[in-house]
Amino acid sequence: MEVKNNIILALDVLNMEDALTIVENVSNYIDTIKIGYPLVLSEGLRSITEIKENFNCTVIADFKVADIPETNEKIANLTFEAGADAIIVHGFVGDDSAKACMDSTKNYNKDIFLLTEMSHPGASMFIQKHTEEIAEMGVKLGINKYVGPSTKLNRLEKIRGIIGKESFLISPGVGTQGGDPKDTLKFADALIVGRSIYLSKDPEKAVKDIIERIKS
Ligand code: NUP
Repeated sequence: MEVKNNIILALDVLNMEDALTIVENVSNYIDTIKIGYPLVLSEGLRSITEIKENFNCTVIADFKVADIPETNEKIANLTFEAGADAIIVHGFVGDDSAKACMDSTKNYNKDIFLLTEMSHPGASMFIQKHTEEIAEMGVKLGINKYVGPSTKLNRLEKIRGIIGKESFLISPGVGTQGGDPKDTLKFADALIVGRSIYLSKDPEKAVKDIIERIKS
């Protein structure tokens, strides 16, 4: 997988007009967009379709899918029908649930990202205790794309150790949540950045600043 400048934009705005404006602003530097519940619950699944129609970009649907296998497969199918290139799936629900999403990715020739551990403080209560097992499960299933936190680099390093050098690891929590772009890329292949870009008065400059920090 290729991600321009190793930056994925988390497009968590609440209307299509803002979404299109921000993507347009940063489109010289960013070619991979993560769309999640905030935009899809505001504007519908067509927001994914519209971004794909207007920009030559990869769209990752951040639906943190975490249901029984049969429901997971329906969710993944609908997401891919809307045009998403990949979907983020929770690992803690177990291998049958992840496998159902993998079946969908095979039918549509798309990708799945397995979420191993989350970036917020509350992640230490439950999910962190099982991160390693979740990553090991992903490896056993043959998954080669993962999500791990930039806010806890020791955890990110651990995840990288389990999934191996060849897997693609994307990492949220950079900027507003406290993660550092350059340090995170020691272990991750790409950063997920939302508020530091879309809340900035000058989103393009915000992206350029992150690129500068990575190069420093
Ligand atoms: O562990 C996770 N942490 C996280 O922040 C998994 C995620 N998918 N995210 C998402 O990444 C979060 O929902 C948001 O879309 C983005 C981070 O945005 P920001 O903190 O840079 O604004």
